[in-house]
Amino acid sequence: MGEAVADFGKIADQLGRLAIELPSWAFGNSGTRFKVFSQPGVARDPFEKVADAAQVHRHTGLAPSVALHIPWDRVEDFDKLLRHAGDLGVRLGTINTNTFQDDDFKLGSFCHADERIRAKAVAHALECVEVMKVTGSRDLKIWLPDGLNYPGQGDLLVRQERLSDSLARVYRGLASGQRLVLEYKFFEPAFYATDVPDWGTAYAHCVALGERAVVCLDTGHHAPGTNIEFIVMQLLRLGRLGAFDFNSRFYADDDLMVGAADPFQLFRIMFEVVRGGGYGTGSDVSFMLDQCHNIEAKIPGQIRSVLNVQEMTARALLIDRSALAEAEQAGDVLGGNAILMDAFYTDVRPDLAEWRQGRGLPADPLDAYRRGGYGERIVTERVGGVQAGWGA
Ligand code: PSV
Ligand code: MN
Repeated sequence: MGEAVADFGKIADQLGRLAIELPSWAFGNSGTRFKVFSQPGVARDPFEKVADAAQVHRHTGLAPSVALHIPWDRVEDFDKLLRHAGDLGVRLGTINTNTFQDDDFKLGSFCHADERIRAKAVAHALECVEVMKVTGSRDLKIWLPDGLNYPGQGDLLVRQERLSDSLARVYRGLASGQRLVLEYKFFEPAFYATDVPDWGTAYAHCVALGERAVVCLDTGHHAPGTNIEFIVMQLLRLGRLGAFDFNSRFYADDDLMVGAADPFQLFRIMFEVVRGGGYGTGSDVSFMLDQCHNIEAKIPGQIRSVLNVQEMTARALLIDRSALAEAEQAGDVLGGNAILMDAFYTDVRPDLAEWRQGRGLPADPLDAYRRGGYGERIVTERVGGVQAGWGA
């Protein structure tokens, strides 16, 4: 190891600030367009999903909140769900809209040609705002399925104007302290053109809306080869990076465990987050997972994921920034690169195990979860009912 890796002790306090929100849908059944596999013991309602999420936090101390997706997580009494979460030591976080599973939205939602459909989509988002008032959530996350499969299907420009208008109607309905977080995606379910395809389009709409509109960067939503850390830098520079949806991909929106496919990319992203002021005190950037565990066990899959983020964050924090700045200034190409690589190749796992123990957490969260017996218990207890899932 080179000299330019800071001592682990120096980053211990900073590491304590890492908080990763879990998606409720990670605890339901999921799959591909080919097959949804069910798993024994899977949650049957939002209360059970929150209980599963609380297990992740209990063993890692990294996941204090759970994001909900409406209508998947619609319950009669959100106050009751909030109290349930509190009893289990977690909070309810981001509320995600869903305008992609209703037949009315076949040709779009916020950008639809028919004002009745647009109004329905806006009303859905405003219903989510009402939920946020009860759950105490700060963020309304909007990802839209809107787009075109074929040239000639719609007018790209007119659709942008409709989008702008629909977003403004939602933005005006936010309560104070709430944010609108706009997520982009370059393709799917529309394939020819999507209405919010990239960070620049999301950014332009956010700027037009106002200060409380920020961009969500889902790591799976870019073309192969995209330099995601550049986008992180730019959005931070512009003050509009609101949130991450973390996951891994090999091809497209695979929603695999973050850091599993390309841990080096996650390291580079976390470094730009840290360098750009998006980490820790004073930052409003939220870190969330947006993943599905189709073939692996769900709760351990989420534990593995938050640990991956923690490991890459630790490595990013270990980079000796002043030595790096010196190398960059001096035009020391190999020196600068070596500083980064030294940190990346540092095995932080033994230090993290000790760090956890020092905070009353198990040294090995996955092992602690397995030995705790929760996984077996839910298999025997959750008999009957309908398992949660997104039903593809
Ligand atoms: C769309 O692909 C997306 O990334 C959005 O965040 C949705 O809300 C989520 O996936 C649903 O799984
Ligand atoms: Mn997402």
